[in-house]
Amino acid sequence: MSERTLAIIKPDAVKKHAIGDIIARYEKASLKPVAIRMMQFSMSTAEGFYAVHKARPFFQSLCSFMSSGPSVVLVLQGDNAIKKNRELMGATDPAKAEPGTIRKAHGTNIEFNAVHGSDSPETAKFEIAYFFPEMDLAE
Ligand code: IDP
Ligand code: MG
Repeated sequence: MSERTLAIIKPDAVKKHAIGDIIARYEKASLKPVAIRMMQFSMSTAEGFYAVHKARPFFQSLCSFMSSGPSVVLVLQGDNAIKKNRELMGATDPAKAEPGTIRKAHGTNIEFNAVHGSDSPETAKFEIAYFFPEMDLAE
């Protein structure tokens, strides 16, 4: 089933000049970019995006990191895009990520882990609308 997911190339990966490599990995996996936006998050944009993690001890640090430099935000479309992108990304902690994954290749630690990907259809819907309110969410 073709579906859409939200991906973010985080500020650490942009600083490491990994935008091209990461987008090439999406395309090779048949995750087609259907929207792309490069932007630097404000603190409040990061806080709203990660509101679900508000109570976590790393929340403020995560939001500072996410607003520390430009990110690339993408909507990816393809068969099982949400799960496929999570597999392509690898585990949250790059040290635990499988070989061949984006986080294994470009992540530094559990916080500076190169990419974001939606984890369910509900979060994908929220996250796509958060950055691309003009997108038609109907399939
Ligand atoms: P995910 O990105 O793999 O879905 P989440 O648990 O949703 O992981 O956490 C969101 C983001 O918060 C992670 O990608 C990472 O940047 C950061 N993060 C998660 N756990 C920790 C932690 O234990 N310490 C610091 N940062 C963390
Ligand atoms: Mg998550």
